[in-house]
Amino acid sequence: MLTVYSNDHRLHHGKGELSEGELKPCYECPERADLVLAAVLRSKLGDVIAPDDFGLDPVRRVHNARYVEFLQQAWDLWAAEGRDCDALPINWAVRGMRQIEPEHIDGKLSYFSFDAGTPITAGTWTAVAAAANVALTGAAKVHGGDGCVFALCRPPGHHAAADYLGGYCFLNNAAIASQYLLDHGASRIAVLDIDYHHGNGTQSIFYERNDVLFVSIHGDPLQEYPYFLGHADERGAGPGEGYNANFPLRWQSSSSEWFNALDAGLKLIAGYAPDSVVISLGVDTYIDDPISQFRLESEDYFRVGSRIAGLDIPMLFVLEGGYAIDDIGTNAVNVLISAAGTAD
Ligand code: OKP
Ligand code: ZN
Repeated sequence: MLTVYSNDHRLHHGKGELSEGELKPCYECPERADLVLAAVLRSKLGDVIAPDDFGLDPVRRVHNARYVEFLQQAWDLWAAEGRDCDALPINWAVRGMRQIEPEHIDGKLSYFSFDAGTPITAGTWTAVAAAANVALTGAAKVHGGDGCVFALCRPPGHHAAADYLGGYCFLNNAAIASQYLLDHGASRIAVLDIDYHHGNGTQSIFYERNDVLFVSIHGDPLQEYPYFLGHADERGAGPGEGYNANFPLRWQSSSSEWFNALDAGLKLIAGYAPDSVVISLGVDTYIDDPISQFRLESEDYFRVGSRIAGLDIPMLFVLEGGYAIDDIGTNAVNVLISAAGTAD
């Protein structure tokens, strides 16, 4: 299996996220991708290549142009206020408030975000653009005939919607890759989101469309972040009705409950008969994950890979979450090794 990777992810290194009433060190840190890369190299999964530059047109197929421009300018606007700490928003336009983009950077940050856990730093845009190029390069390889590709992306993407950031995510790498495949001849793409958290961004981007089936297994939003999307009754709207499937599971759900949901999700995907499947691969379903409440063990991830490969269609794995630093490499590579082994 080919891996696509760029060192530019290291340019995004936030200091703190607002959590439990204080600014805590960011869980989403450069070591994550470095350790996944080290495990890929150790495992001899296959070649590791650098991404090509696709420019911003394929990004704008998914994200609002004004939002993309904001991401490019945010750090400079923040620094122009004389600030050298990370940029974070502090308030949001909830029920009844107006959706008008403010002039001041503090207001813009709020307008284009939904949480205070996603700091912008001097190097964030470069890292974010590189992650999108990693995903796009992976998509181009799948389009070119590779059966199984790993886009080793950081920062992650599945919480980012068309025009807002949050949940450590800025550009939705998996959605951008999916749209690229559709724009290059695919008629149907399935996105299987197995990160512990609901992929609210990906869901919202494709909610009214029937050319992307979105399937997600995640912590029940009644208990878990992102709290305001991911319920089982969200099934898509308009032409997209029936093309969105959520499997919320309660905290401490067992591995066997999780695999039952995976089987149900894979059955929906097989019935949809997509040209390819894009997997939002988070390994924060791990029992030792510091911010998550599922119970998968390292050995379980082999079965995750082989079950997905059973679809017998081209697969693009896009890295999302996973915060148990010591085991993130093993867990991600266990999925990939078994997917590659089953597919060959
Ligand atoms: C990103 B991805 C911890 C709060 C966590 C944000 C979680 C973002 C997860 N005290 N809040 O889906 O792995
Ligand atoms: Zn997650």
